This record gives sequence, structure tokens and C-alpha cells, in this order.
Amino acid sequence: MRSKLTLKPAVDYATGSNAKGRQMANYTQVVDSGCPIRSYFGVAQADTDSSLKAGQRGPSLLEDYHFREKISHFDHERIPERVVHARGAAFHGEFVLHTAIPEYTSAAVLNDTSRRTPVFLRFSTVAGSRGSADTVRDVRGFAVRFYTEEGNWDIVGNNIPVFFIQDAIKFPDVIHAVKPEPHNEIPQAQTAHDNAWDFFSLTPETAHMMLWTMSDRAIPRSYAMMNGFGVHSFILVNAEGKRHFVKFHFKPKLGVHSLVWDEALKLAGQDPDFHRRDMYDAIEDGNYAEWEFGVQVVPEEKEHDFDFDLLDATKLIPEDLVPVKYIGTLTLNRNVSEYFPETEQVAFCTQHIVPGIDFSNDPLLQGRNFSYFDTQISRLGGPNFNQIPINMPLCPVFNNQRDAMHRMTINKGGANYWPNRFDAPHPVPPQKGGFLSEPLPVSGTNIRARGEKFSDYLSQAQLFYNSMSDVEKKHMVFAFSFELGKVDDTGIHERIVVRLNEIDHSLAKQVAVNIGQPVPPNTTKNHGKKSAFLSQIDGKAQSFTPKGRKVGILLYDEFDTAPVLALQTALKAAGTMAMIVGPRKGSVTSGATTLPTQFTFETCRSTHFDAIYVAGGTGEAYTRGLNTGRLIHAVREAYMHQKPIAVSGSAVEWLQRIALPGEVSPAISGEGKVEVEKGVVILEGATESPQFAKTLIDLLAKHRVWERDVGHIAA
Ligand code: HDE
Repeated sequence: MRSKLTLKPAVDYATGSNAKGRQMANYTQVVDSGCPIRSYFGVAQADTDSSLKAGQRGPSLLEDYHFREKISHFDHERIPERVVHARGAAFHGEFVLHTAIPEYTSAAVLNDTSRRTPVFLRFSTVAGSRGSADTVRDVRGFAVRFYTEEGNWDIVGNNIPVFFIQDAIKFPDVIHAVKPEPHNEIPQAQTAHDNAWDFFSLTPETAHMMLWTMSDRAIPRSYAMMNGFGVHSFILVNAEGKRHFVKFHFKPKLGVHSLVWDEALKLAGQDPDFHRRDMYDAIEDGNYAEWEFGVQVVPEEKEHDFDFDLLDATKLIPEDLVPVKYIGTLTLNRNVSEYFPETEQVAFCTQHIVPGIDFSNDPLLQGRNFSYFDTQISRLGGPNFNQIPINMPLCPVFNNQRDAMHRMTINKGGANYWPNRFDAPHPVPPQKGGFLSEPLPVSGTNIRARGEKFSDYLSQAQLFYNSMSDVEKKHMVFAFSFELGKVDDTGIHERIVVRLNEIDHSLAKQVAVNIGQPVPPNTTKNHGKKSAFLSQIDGKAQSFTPKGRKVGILLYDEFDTAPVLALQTALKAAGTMAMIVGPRKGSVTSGATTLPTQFTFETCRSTHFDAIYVAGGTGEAYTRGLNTGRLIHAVREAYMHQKPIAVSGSAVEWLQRIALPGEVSPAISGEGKVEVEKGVVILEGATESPQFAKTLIDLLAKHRVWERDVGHIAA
């Protein structure tokens, strides 16, 4: 695999088309064999292995500045991890607009189709600490920075379009509740504990988001297969000052797809870096992840036309009511050179907007606009975090702020106040690009309360549940059963069953049975409405493609070369990664053919792949190999996870013998023939077959073989 320390960070982007890359190249140094170790004040060091001592076995000497510098720096290497979204990975890329929207906004980044705007996107989980696993059940952060010519614009979003709470003042409560419990710091990176469900059960506004986090959305297959949502209503302002509410959407070109829960649990141990590695390797291989960027726009005068409040972040605007207009493409195409200075030090802030974009009165957003700047001050050590290269805008920064910790910029000139006699850093009017909040009449009584429609917490929870396919509903039942099964307080169980019963009786009934609660009476008033856009399996917004998928090709020496080589070629052409898994690191050989192995049977499991192909081969050793426990387990496990499975040659007879659960055994029908049953594809003999490859690729594009009944193992 590629994820290893690169000693020579590439700075070829210094001359590339990405303006942010060129800017950061000025702060990037190549570390190579020509670099002597120097102290922080530049003096080359002759020995960094032994400290200076009074005699070979004597005490260390205070004068050893090199020792003190090295140890002291190490002592202070850690900064506070993010209080939420601590675990994440970020990637560089660019945004290209294909459709200008001057009718909605004057923002140049949303009007100038000739620009290539550099972006930096950080994906994250919310609850876990920095060292937790990628595949836990959680919301994923989707924080995008656009380095526009007019300054940085940050959409600090999630992969789920709604949020747990409506008012920022509740944020410390929801986060304290979902994080590990205070007395024993258990459990890490999961909501499967009493405090989280206590809070959910006592806070009705969490109902909608609770369903999303118990759905497959919370266990994505890949960063590249998740949506991004700005969540809040923002405001777009056009050149005439006309305002529209807007929700921002990012739709992945690879479709929205998920792991199954059993797989996610196993991967958390087998490869805690599963998502970041997947994206890192894809970028190194030139398989760039892409999203369509869209806006869902509501004119200001239609603000009250909905039965929900546009200012309530626990509600989405159904696409059935307001379609998303897709206007550009975001591509991730470059890995960071060093994690800490880029990914760890990036400081996203919701209040980073550019002229033409403004905030709505969403009380969650309003609170966030305070919180993000505030948190960076303690996380990054002061208010000068904007001078860290990854946070610097592309345009020059002049203002009258001065001093503070870690000041980098040196200003030449006599004034650090306004007005001043030099007309030095001065405000500019909107006509010259100055940001000015649109004049808006505001009135009201000083009151701690929320909009009336905020109290409808059930309608959209029902809409979401009703819109799920049967498979997705089943997954949700088991997700609730897992989480609540880890809750000990039966009072919480009772309250959650009551809440679920308000949403949907069948859901409440199934969960109640699984957690040992009495089935509640059927008092649900489910409105029965559905959205055509919310399901991952049959939703209208979904796309299905074999691109970005991984197929594990399991084989030994003396494998049948013709079908293996042909499948490799076909997969590559389909944009699918074929990975050879063999008995050893290095390579496998058959006659004159040698193939490098990406994994060995010890270093991976079926969970690393979207489909498994077990090739046939010749000789007794090959048959012995096929009969090892690892191989048999890999195929059975992939089968239970509803993944396509392919076999050819001698592996066909082997597959019939190892008896897959559910007793699938496609008919054997003669040399060169292809048969398929419940997502198991067999190729008789050792010839190449375009039909074999096509059948497997078609299955792969559908993501899973949902019609294969495997009980609830995969849920
Ligand atoms: Fe955040 N959130 N948040 N959040 N959030 C942070 O800022 C906060 C909310 C989101 O990759 C923190 O730099 C408050 C909604 C992402 O670096 C902090 C409220 C959404 C990230 C913070 C919310 C998010 C953060 C912690 C309630 C989706 C990671 C570190 C009003 C739309 C950004 C930091 C990255 C990070 C506060 C609610 C998304 C403490 C007070 C809603 C993706 O400032």
C-alpha cells in the first residue's frame, strides 16, 4: 500500500495550476539526503544520538542546548485535539463552476465559470478522539474551504442534512452526552451508552437526526461515497440586494453507499484508517473523488410557505418540494504533504463567508459563528491562526490587528488604527468588493424561545423512515437494537420506545422486542408521506457505478492466468481497483506470468474489498491452498456481507464443496460458461470470458446483492 512516510514531499505543485498549492509551496521544504540536521537557530549538529555527559557514564550537562531543544520541543508537540470532530483526514482539490447564478448571488466564486478555485476538504467523525477508528457509527464532518480570490469561504458541513439540536446553547449538552461518560471515559467513539440515549430520549428535537444516525448514512463505505450538506439555511444576495435562502449540497459522483454494520465493526479493528487510506490511495492512483455542488434556493418572500421553519436545522427541505440546482464540480486531487501543519492546523470557521453570501437567523448557525473562531484560539494558541499557511487566504491580508502569540506578518508603515492620516488599511465600499451585511429590519422581544414550527419534531422523522427501503429499515432496527442493547437503564429504553412509537409503530415494535421492552399500543399517527430522494437504495438522487470499488483477487502460484489477466484488464477499464492477494508479500507466479501482491492472506480480510474473486489453478498445492481456513472464511464472510463473489476453474468445485450459508451453488454447465446465482458468479474452466467480467462488474455497480437473504448478520 502507498500510505507510508515520504521523505521527499513533492513540491511539483509549486508551479501547478492550483493557486493554493503554489502559495503553500513557499512554506514547504524538501527533506532529503542533502539536509544536515540543524538546530532551530540554524547550526548544523554533529551528533544527535548521545547527550552531552560528564564522562561516558556521568550525569547530563545543562549546557547541551541540542538535547534541551530536542526534548523540549517534543514535550510540547501536542496541541488540544478538536473538542468535536477530532479524528479526520483532509485533501486538496479544486472547484470548477459550470453554471453561473447571478440571479441569486453576486459571489464571484458562484459566477465566474473560468475560475479554478482551490479547495481543502476535511472529513471527520464527531464523537471519537483523534486516535479512534474511521468506520464507527457516527455523523461524518464534511468541511470545505474554498480559497476564493475574494477570501476564504468555509462550508463546515456534515454528510447528514440535519442536526441533533436547534439552538447552539444545547451543543455542549448533546456533545457531553454522546462523548465517553465522565466517570470512566467509556465508550470511545460511539453513542451506544446510557448518557447518549438518555439525552436523546429526553430531547424530542433529536428525533429526526437520531433516525439518520441509526441509518446506513452513519457508516459510509468511503469518503468519496458520502454527501456533503451545509445543513443550515444560508442567504444568497444578488447584485440588486435581493435575498434567497439557500441550502448547499455536494453529491458524490460515485453514489452514496455504506458499509454493513458487521463489516464496520470488524474494520474498526482490522484497519482503523480504512477511510483515510482509501482516499489517500485513490488520489495517489489518480482516481480523483468528485462531487457535484448544488444549491437549493428559496426566495425570501416564500420563507413561510413550508410546514417547517427554514431556520430549524433539524429539518431538511425535501428535494421533492425544491429541487437542487447543480452548478459546479468539486474534485479532490492532491494529498497533503504533512498531516499536522495542514490537516491538524486547518481552522474552519462558519463565519468565513465572502460577499454575496450571508447568514440566516438559524440559531444554531448564529451560535456556531461565535464558536469556531473561539475554539481555534485555544486549539491553535492565539488569534493569529489565520497566518498559518493552510489558513492563509490567497488574497493579501491588511488590517489594523497587530501582535498576539505567533505573529508572522511584518507590516511596514506607521498606522495600526483607523482612521489614520495615511489612508492605510481602509474600508472599501461593496462596489469595490467590501463585505457589507444587507440592511435588514429586525425587531422582537428579548426572549429565550424558538420559532413555533420548531416544535414539530416528528413529521420529518416520519418522512425519513417512510422513505427507506425494506433493507434500510431492517438495518435501522438492528442499529437501534445494538445501541440500546448497550444501554443499562430501562427507563431510557421505555422513553425511546415511546419516541419510536410516535414515529412509526412497526419500528417501535421491532426494537421493543429486541431490547426486551413491552410492545407499545399502536397509537402512531404516521402521515405516510415519502420523499423520493432519501433512500440510498432506490432514491432518485442515487448513482450506481463500479468506479472506485475494490476487488480482491485471491490466488496462489500456478493460478489460471487467462481469466485472472482478463479480469484485471476489464476491472481497470471499469475504473475498479483489482488487488492481488497471495500467500506472500512480493509476488505470485504462474508459468511466465508474475503478478505483484498488494496483500497477503494474513494482511487483509474480505472486509477490505467490495467483491472477492477466487481464481482456480493447477496442482495439489493449489487445492491445499484453497482449502485453508482463511480463504474459506473470506468467501463466507463476503457472502454474508452481501458482496458479489466470483470463482473460476478449480475454485468452482471448491465453492460447491465449502457450502455457502444459504446453500447457494450455481449450476455447473460446461467449459467457458458463466452462471450466476444470488450474486455468486462462476466461470467454468480456465479461459478468459468477457461475460464473466461484465457480470461481476454489473453486480459491483449495484453495491450489494440485497436480494441475498443472510438473516440479520449484515445489518
Ligand atoms: Fe461544529 N464545531 N458545532 N457542527 N463542526 C467544530 O470547531 C459547534 C455543527 C462541524 O474539519 C469545532 O474547529 C457548535 C453542525 C465540522 O476542522 C467547534 C455547534 C455542523 C467540524 C464546533 C456545532 C457542524 C466542526 C471543534 C452548534 C454541521 C470539523 C473544532 C451550534 C453543519 C471541522 C473546530 C474540521 C467542528 C462547534 C454544530 C460541523 C467547537 C457550537 C450543525 C464538520 O467550534
